[in-house]
Amino acid sequence: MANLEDYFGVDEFLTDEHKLIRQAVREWVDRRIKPTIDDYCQKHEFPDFVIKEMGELGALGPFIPQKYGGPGLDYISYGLIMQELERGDSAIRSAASVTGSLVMYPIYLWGTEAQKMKFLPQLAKGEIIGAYGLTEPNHGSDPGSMETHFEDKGSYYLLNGAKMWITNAPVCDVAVVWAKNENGKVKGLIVERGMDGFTTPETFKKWSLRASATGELVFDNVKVPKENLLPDIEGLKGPLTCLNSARYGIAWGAIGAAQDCFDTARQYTLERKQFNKPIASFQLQQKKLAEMLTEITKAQLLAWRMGTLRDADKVTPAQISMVKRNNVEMALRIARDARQMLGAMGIVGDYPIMRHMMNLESVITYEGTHDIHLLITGMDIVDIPAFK
Ligand code: TGC
Ligand code: FAD
Repeated sequence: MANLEDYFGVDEFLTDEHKLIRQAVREWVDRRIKPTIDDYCQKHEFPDFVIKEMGELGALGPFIPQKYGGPGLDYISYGLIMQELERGDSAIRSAASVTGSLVMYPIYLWGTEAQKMKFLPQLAKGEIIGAYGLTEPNHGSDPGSMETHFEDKGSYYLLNGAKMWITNAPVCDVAVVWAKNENGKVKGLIVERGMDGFTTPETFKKWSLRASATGELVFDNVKVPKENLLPDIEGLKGPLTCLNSARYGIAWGAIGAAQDCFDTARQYTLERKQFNKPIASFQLQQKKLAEMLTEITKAQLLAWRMGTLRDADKVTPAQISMVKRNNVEMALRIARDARQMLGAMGIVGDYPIMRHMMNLESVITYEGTHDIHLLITGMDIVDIPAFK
């Protein structure tokens, strides 16, 4: 029987360490996430126990060096971890993506030594939770037009504005917030819970990522100490560099969600009988399964190659955009097809498919929408930006 997990033998290019890491995260997801995640989604509740446990697994900032409390792994390992987390639920991968790529990564790249020592080890262990504020109520795809701003008041910065649709906001202890200074330059600030004027209202009534805590970051005359500014970065390339890392992780994560839908649909069609035969014996079901496996395999090859380029420090942001866009759309299509293959059973929480499908509607929108990534590829082809 063919290896349906790895149809083109990508495992041959992985080290023993990569495979051990993947196995450890998969076992944790099977034990801790799969049995409970449907309940959390139905209740629209974030399973906050995951943060500490992901810290113990080394899933929070896997690429952060040991000196700062991370495990110091390569980017293929990071990708495999994201894949396994999203096999459980996109919300779990989201919590890890935000912590590693969007909160720890900018502090690691552009923070002072004191900021790194203060925040990174605690974030890596899951002792504190991070959020990343770029999107605003009036500026999503166009973050360069952000209105959140701060003024230098001598002994502190005075921050005003609001960020919206922020993963982990309601539960965060710290937030990396992108805001403009008096000269209109984008800078990164570390805002801490407890600072006067900083609130994080939760966003309810989501039909997607229901096990993720999403909310706003509101700054009403927040006095941010000067030592909380990220000194070594200015301009939109700061937040966009973090997004490269998170988009990379999502491109891998989507494969996990797709594989979970594929496995579920295959098993169901082998067991479910209609017209006295397993429904897997009908050509139309096989066509769907065959197309799913083809698309998952293509996505795996793209992700693996993107990973080797990332580890060699050669991957371009446009290449990452292409893989994020391709792999998330692939996963969403597979989830939609898989849901139909289960008939009525496809809509209930006894199976993970509808949950993945709804989650992926967010994943195809956040970290740059599907169309924005298409335009990034378009710009790479003709060297003319079509965003504005
Ligand atoms: P543009 O003029 O093209 O660029 C401004 C400056 O940024 C540089 N740059 C990049 N640097 C690093 N990486 C990238 N990917 C970069 N793209 C551009 C560029 O070189 C320039 O630098 P400089 O030195 O010349 O100033 O910018 P633009 O205003 O035209 O916008 C371009 C566009 C639309 C591609 C970009 O803004 C974009 O990607 N929009 C999408 C926004 C987005 O992805 N938001 C995500 C928010 S975070 C989130 O969703 C978290 S969800 C997490 C979870 O729960 O998992
Ligand atoms: P808009 O930018 O208003 O776009 C609406 C539509 O217009 C889209 O289809 C888009 O493709 C299209 N469009 C926009 N501009 C163009 C153009 N130039 N050409 C063609 N079409 C265009 N943000 C954070 O900062 N931190 C987070 O942690 C975070 N977490 C999120 C969690 C969830 C569950 C969700 C749903 C979102 C999250 N986001 C976060 C926000 C996310 O990044 C934005 O939703 C996304 O970037 C799109 O912005 P928008 O929703 O304002 O849509």
